[in-house]
Formats: sequence, structure tokens, C-alpha cells
Amino acid sequence: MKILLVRPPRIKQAVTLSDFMFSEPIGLEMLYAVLERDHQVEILDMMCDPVPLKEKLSACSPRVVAITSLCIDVKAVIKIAQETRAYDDTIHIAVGGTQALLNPSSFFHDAIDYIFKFTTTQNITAFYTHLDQGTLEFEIPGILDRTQDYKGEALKGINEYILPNRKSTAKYRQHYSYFGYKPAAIMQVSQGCNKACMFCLRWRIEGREEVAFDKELIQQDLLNIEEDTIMFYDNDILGSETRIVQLLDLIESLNLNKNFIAYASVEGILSNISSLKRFKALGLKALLVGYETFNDQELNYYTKKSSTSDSEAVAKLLKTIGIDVWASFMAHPDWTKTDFKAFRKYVKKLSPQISSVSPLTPFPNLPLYKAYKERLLFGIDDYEKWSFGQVSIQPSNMSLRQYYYQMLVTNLYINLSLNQSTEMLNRFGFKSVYRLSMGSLKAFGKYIELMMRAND
Ligand code: B12
Repeated sequence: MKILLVRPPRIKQAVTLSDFMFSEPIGLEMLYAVLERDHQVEILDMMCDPVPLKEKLSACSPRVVAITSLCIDVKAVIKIAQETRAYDDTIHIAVGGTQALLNPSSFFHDAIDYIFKFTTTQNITAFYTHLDQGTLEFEIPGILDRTQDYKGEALKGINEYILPNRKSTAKYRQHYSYFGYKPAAIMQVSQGCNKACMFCLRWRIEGREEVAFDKELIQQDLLNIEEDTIMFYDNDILGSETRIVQLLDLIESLNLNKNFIAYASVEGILSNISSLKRFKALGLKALLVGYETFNDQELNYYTKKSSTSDSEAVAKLLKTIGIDVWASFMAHPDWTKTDFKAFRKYVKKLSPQISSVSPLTPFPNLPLYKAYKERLLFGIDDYEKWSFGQVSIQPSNMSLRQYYYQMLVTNLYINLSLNQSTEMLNRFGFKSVYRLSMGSLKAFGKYIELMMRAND
């Protein structure tokens, strides 16, 4: 059977630092790895491939089009499904990915036949076997079926980390990057997060139980990556001493000579300083750290397990060891002008190499959603607005326009005066820094537009 796996085009709405992160569609590479055993599979990455969909459909003649999704992609996914349906209404259309897991009903649409709430080797294999054999009435855990009114077994489940086939995106790989590092690959060595911070979706996606992947799988994954840079997107690479020691032992034993980037929590960093130093010696270049805010009460409210003085200690430590920090912060909707000022002062104190501040965004699956439901500025189905780039909660201490103005001033201050471009210039080269600053300018333009549109 011929199967076309599709990632929708980039959504322009998103204006955060993610403009500088553009990773491989690793979920589709996993599907590819399972399906290639029995089928002819191809990946179309519309984020970097300008080929018109119709042209691709005609060249590939697929029997199944399988589309991946994030929240902001809903409309784009439905458009791809509709175009496919219009091109040939016998093609089976399936959707999976983060949005299908968090909110499958957003894909209850005539043009979408199957929704994968979660994906495992077992359910993908069973699904395609049924399609192949024409036994279309089935009930497979995790799959919702339109012909049965999407009543399929909507069990809770977790996506399986399957060894991805990196070669499946060979023709696109030179585009994939993480900040200045290009090309860069991404991978994970564990899943789940027991910290369950109130604002974070990761524990909703991966579960609260932290599970380390099989050593053989990690080893094979590391060996399959040809790029010089690997980004580990585990929730907290230093979150467990056992896991980080095992990973570092493996990197050492494989004699890998690569740049590494990872997400780490303040708590994890402070608990594993010797592993951090060892990781640095093995190639760790930068950590993405969620400092979140300048205010301890807010950290408590977000159920973050660290304090602002912990963040300060981490900032100092990382500077001493020589690891770049890409910090993320959240602006609370109740901030006053004085809070924004105090926040800017605090970021200056921490002085990360790169920082991004996004407005607090209470995704529908989070406890925060209930707390702010009455103050939301857009609905659950304004999918494209759920990008961390827009103010989603009505500010309480100033008008929306004034709030956007504060966001703009803060972003300008952070990006133009604090982000240390000279240091980055040395490390990443002129082209990368130029791309980063152009990205920032685009973000400012977006804020100005949003500010002008906001009512006083
Ligand atoms: C890598 C990553 C990216 C990559 C690309 C991701 C992609 N899928 O294309 C980049 C850097 C481009 C990116 C961008 C953004 N991201 Co992002 N990203 C991530 C990250 C770190 C990992 C996602 C991932 O690859 N997971 C691992 C893979 C294996 O999981 P998966 O895709 O779900 O695939 C599995 C199954 O779902 C299945 N599958 C996938 N697709 C399909 C399709 C079919 C048909 C089937 C059957 C199965 C199937 O296969 C896999 C097997 O297990 C997550 C955090 C996290 N851990 O979830 C945030 C995350 C997904 N991103 C998020 C956001 C908000 C964004 C941005 C909007 C940020 C921004 N403001 O710019 C942009 C949107 C870009 C756009 N669409 O234009 C949010 C999602 C919110 C939501 N509800 O959707 C997350 C959860 C982070 C967060 N802070 O909350 N992101």
C-alpha cells in the first residue's frame, strides 16, 4: 500500500522563539519506520517543501494520507484533508500527533476518517492490516473512526517512542535547526514528567510517570544520527541522576563527538551539578531553562519546584561552567507596569544568552484553564491563536493595548540590549545571528500589529 505522511506548513501566527527552532517531524519518522516494513511510504514536510499538495498526490498516488498535528495546525490539517478528499475520495485520511492526543474532537470533520488519539507500533500495524485487508469495521485502542461516529475506543494512552527512520527525511534534513545549530537532529531518552507544573502540557502529553527508554534503543538512535548537533527534548535532561549518568556513560562509550542541547529544570541542574560538568566536557553547549518569572509567589502558584534564588544560583553556575542559556519566561496577566520593570531588571540579573517571554497561556487541558476561563480573550477553537505568541487572558491591571505595549518594550529590551549578540556572533557566525535578529524583528512587528488591533 502507498502511504503519504504529511506535516502541515508552518503557521505564521506563531511569534515566539520557536521561530528559531525548526526540527524534524520525528513523529512521522517513527510512523515511517513501522510502515516501511510492509508498505511504500513517503514523507511530505510542507514546512520546507513548497510542492503543491495536488502535485504530490498525483506523483505518489497514495491510498492513505496520514497528517500530523499541533494545536495551531487544526485548520491547516483540515485543509489538507479536504484537498485530498477533493482530489480522490477513495483515499483514507488519518490524523495523529499532539493535537489529536490532547483534543481529538477538533478533528471531527467529514474530511477526516481516522484520528489516532495515541500511537503505538501495535495500533499502527493493526490499522494498516485492516485497511489492507478491507476489513474496515474495527475497534483498535487509540483510534477514533468517522464511520462509527468517532466512537472508537477513546482510551487514555501514551505515544510510544519508536526508533525513527532518520533517512526518511533525508532530502529535508539540511533545513532542520535548533537556534544557531544547523543541521540539528532531535531525540528523547525518557518520557513523562512527575513535576506536573500547572502551565505545562508535557505531563499531559507524556504522563506523570517518568520512564527511561531502553538502552539499546537510545544507543541505536544516537548512532543513526549523522548531524553534528543533537537536541534532547526530554522534559528535564538532569531530572534523574540515574538517567543522566546512563546517558553520559553511553555518549562516552560511543565516543560521540557532537554538540548537545537539552531542556533542563532549575531543580534538576542544582541536583546534578557533577553530571552537568561531565556533560559539558562531552559536548553540552546550551540548556533551555524555564526560569518563568521574577516572583516567588507566582512560582509557587505555578507549582514550580524551585525559587527565584535557585534560578539565580543556576544562572551563575551555568555562566561559570560556560554553558549557554536559552531562558523562557511567562508574563502573568495581572502584572502591573512596575512588575514588568522588575521583571526586566531580573532578566538582566540572570543575563541568559537568549530569552523569550511569552504571555501565560492556559491550554484547555491544564488546570490553569479553569482558573482563567472567564478571562479568556479567544475560544478553544481559535486554534491558530494558541501559539504562546498572543495574550490569551484579559490583563487585570492595564488595558490589553497597554499590556501588549509592555510586552513589546520588554521583548525589545531583552532582545536588543540583553541578548548577547557579540558572544553569539562568535559562536554561531553572522548568518545565524542575522536570522535570529530578523526573527525577533518579525515578532516585534507581530506585537505591534496585535497592540494596534487591541481595544483600549
Ligand atoms: C519538536 C517540537 C516542535 C517542532 C516540530 C514538531 C512537529 N511535530 O512538527 C517545532 C520546533 C517546529 C515546533 C514548533 C512549534 N511548537 Co512545538 N514542540 C516540540 C516538542 C519539543 C516535541 C514534539 C515531538 O516531536 N514529540 C515527539 C513525537 C514523537 O511525538 P508526536 O509528534 O506526537 O508523534 C507520535 C504520535 O503522535 C504519532 N503521530 C504523529 N503524527 C501522526 C500522524 C498520524 C496520522 C498517526 C497515525 C500518528 C502520528 O507518531 C509518534 C509516535 O509515538 C513538544 C514538546 C513535547 N514533548 O511534546 C513541543 C510542543 C508540541 N510544541 C508546542 C507549540 C505550542 C509549538 C509552536 C506553536 C510554538 C510557537 N509559538 O512557535 C510551534 C508551531 C509550529 C507550527 N505548526 O507552525 C506545544 C504544543 C501545544 C499543542 N497543544 O499543540 C508543545 C507541547 C510544547 C509546549 N510548550 O507546550 N515544535
